[in-house]
Amino acid sequence: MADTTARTFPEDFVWGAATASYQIEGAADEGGRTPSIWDTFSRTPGKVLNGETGDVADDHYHRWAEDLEHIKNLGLDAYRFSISWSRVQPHGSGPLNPEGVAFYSNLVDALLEAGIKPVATLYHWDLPQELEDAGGWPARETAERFGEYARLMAETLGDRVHTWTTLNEPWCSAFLGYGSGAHAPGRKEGPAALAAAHHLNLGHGLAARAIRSVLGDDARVSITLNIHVVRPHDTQSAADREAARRIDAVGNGVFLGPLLEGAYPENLLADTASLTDWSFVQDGDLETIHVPLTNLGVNYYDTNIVKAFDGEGTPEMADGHKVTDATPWTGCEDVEFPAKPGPHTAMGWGIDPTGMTELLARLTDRYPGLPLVITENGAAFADTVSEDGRVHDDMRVAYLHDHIDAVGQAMDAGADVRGYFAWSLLDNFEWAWGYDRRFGIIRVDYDTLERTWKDSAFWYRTLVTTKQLPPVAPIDYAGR
Ligand code: GBH
Repeated sequence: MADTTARTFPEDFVWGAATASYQIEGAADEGGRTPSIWDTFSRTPGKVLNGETGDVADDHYHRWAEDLEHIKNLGLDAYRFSISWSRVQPHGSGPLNPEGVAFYSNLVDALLEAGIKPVATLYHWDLPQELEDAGGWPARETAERFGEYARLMAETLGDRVHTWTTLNEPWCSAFLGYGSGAHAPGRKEGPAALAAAHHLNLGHGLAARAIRSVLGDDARVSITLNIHVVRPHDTQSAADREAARRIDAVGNGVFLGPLLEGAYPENLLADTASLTDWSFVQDGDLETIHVPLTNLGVNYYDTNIVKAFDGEGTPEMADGHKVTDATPWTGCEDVEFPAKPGPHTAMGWGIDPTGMTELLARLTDRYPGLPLVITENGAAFADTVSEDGRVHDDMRVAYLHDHIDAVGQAMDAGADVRGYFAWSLLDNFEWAWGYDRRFGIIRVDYDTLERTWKDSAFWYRTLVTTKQLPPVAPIDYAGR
């Protein structure tokens, strides 16, 4: 909740903003870049709202120097971006493309010159199409290709990159890409999604090993997960609690187990036994995956309420899909996600800062000593440009305030949180929702590609430059 006293964050707490290659770069067919699965998917009619693609996006590829000025003017300590694999290694194997590499190399040098830490993600969902054609993430070969790509990038950008993040939200890559098909490559094959999840984990481990073999054991290596905060609809209902346990297993345990505990959770193996025998997990894989992380990146947007479907009436799914459609929740076809009461963002997602605190507390409890970084948090709202030419996005300011305050509460209770990155620096291509949903603290006019700071950008600048959370007037989200 909004309060009136300013909360102070540690001097060395890292404040940043985040983006991802396909969502901002455009220049899809320039500089030797080949199509990724998102080019193919977005160019397929019916996959993305209004048929929009990332062909131009924010044209960041050509306007990166201007965007860097915004990053500097915001006073950010760090900038989190991702590297387009098919821009730097067009065939997903073989030699690097010097023109693609130069783009990121120039960006990294310019960030360093400005005293801003480059935090690079190697994979934010844009698999080279050639690798998908060869089987994609359900194929083990893709993990090996990813490890090789990581090695080449470590050799090229090396320790100029402050922190190497291997993957962004592998849950989305595996279960939205190969389970529900809502994301590229749009395959609806539940069991293949489990194989994809394992090969993403394996790819992370191979990449971590490759980066450290090039840069030494001190290289800062991380992974970003969208960890789901799962709550039973009726805490008194054993069936709802069991539904929540299963969603936690296939939403969280499938990554946290191998990455941080060296094994897939027993209950996940049991829950999915009728779908797969997990024979894609080979000897030695878990040792490869279970390597030290410098920190764990956490993306948080909202909590999930889950309910066991009792077969009566129409099942409710918060994202609007029907229970009869392909589900991203492999093996949990009988679990509903009822729409939540209360305020929502333009994505239809709820607004629940308590989930942020709960998530950080749980991770701290289960993995003591593991440093945490919020690598994404933010909200889409229906922004409008006022007569004065400004964007008075007081809802986004309130959302950011309340969630950053929730991070502070978790830190007060002992969570070791080292940084926070707002999603996103710029309005951008919001995947299956195209340009319809705006997450930026900086507005992008998609006709002129002009950038305009929203009120949230000015507010965030005050926070990052003072390390104090500027108080905001309490807001009634629901009344808007
Ligand atoms: C992040 O993912 C991405 O990293 C980023 O690129 C994106 O722009 C940003 O968030 C905003 O969307 O209804 O069962 O299908 C978002 C994480 C994961 C949140 C899937 C919504 C819906 C689960 N999303 N989740 S389901």
